[in-house]
Amino acid sequence: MRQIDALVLIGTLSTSILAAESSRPRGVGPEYAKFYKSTDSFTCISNPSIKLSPSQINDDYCDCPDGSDEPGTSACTYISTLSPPQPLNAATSKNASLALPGFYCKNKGHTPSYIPHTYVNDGVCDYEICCDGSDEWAGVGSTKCEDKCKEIGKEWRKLDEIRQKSARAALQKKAQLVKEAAALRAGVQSNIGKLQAEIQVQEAKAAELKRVYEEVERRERGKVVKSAGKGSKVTVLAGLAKARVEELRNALTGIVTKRDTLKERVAKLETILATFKEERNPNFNDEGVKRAVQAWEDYAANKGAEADDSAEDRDIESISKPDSESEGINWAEWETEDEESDVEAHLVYKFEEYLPAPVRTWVHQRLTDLRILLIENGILADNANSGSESKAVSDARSAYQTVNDEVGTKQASLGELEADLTKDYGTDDIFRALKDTCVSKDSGEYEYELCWLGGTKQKSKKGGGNTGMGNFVRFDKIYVDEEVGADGKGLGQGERTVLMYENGQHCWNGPNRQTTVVLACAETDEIWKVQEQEKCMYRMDVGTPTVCEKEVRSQGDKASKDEL
Ligand code: MAN
Repeated sequence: MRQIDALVLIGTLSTSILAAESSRPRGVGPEYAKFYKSTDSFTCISNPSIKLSPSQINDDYCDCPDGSDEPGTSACTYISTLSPPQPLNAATSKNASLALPGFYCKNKGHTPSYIPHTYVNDGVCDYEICCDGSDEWAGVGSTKCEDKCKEIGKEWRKLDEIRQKSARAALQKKAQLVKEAAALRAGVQSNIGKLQAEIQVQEAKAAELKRVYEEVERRERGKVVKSAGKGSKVTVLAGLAKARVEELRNALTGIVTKRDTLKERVAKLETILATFKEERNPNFNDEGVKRAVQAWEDYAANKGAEADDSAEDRDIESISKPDSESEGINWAEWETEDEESDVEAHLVYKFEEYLPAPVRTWVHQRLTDLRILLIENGILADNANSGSESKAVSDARSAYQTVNDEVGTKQASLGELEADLTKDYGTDDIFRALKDTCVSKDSGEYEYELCWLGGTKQKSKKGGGNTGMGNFVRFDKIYVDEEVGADGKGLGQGERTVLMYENGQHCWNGPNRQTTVVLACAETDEIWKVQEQEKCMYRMDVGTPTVCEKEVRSQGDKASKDEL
């Protein structure tokens, strides 16, 4: 394919211009027709002081310094070697060296375009630009370029249809990604709302638990004596007393059992003796028997009435029952570690015991408050500094700390989410939808990987570790001017979005690796090309729907239709 080194511009036609088309000299585009209307004379476009006869137009001799008298020949091409060709709007610029953008090919059936004047009548058919072959009008060296616009136009439209279809699909994908990104953003916002509400609740809870903790701690100060972790002296004493009472209860039960056995035996013996007295024969004058009967009669006379032990037995029975089943001592009350009663406080409590219950509570509270006041003013020693902490205080403190820690964790998450919302995820937040997804490409001895807004990697196919080629730091823009392949892959021409990946693995004798990821519109995410432009400085050309723009159909397309 012939190298095109000059600007090819697409013309704009209007109906009025179309009307004047037939009268336009060869090679003049519709937008320049007005300069060639006069039948009396021709004025050089950029040099109005030079007036020529209309016959000097396209006479293959360059009269105007801007070449405007030779729109259809290559006679003025030497001017273009003096200065670069000017763009279309240069026609109105006084300083422009060349007034015209090139030779205008009508290309009926396809798209009109300008071909550089150097290509005019050079003996080569330049169908890529001039499909109607009109640039070879002189038939130099018997060159004959037939008009191929019909077939080329047809083929072009077929490919254009595929391209448009793919562009539409890409735009749809982009719209989908924008939608997903918006949903993700809304999700983050909703999580922020939830967290804020949770934090509010937890903060109130923490404040209440803090209040309780401080109150418990304060009360702890009001205690007269503390013992290190094993409960107060009263508690210890209560434990000992309980055990002793249990021992005595067991002993009493044993003695009562023995008593009952002995009572039974005495009753039996008394029955034997009474029977013996009744049934003996008094005619046997036995002195031993007489003394025994006398002794029994004395015993029976002195014994008197049988004592009523029933009340005593009821008491014994009640005492013998465990405290939990009887109305005995409520040991639980005395065994509570945090109970404020205490041996040294005994006198105070003894005094309080004489007071009616409601007054007792009131007095107790006032006394505790007074004690705390004295501690807080340095008059009494502070038990809180004794090194040990009661279970009540440590429980209250840990309850408060647990909730307070939860508040801290939630606040950190909230901070992260809020920061995420202010982070740059590109236009329309679109890269939020792709974040942490990756694409890779096989290229020579490496496989390259690009993770969106993550990192770029070079993976050796011969084994060994991966090499980090940088981590995403920011978005940028660069201007590119490159070819697009027949498959539509390539950066093309214009400003392109760039993702900068920096601070990759250090390069021996060089910088930290970095990657410039240049994006162009494509239907799917794909790494097209990876180049190491300088040592450890890489460029990845990547196709992605994220950067597709709504197609603005060129005026040229319209023109082609108008011209058809
Ligand atoms: C590795 C690769 C190359 C790089 C050299 C630098 O071989 O990362 O791309 O040029 O290291 O030493």
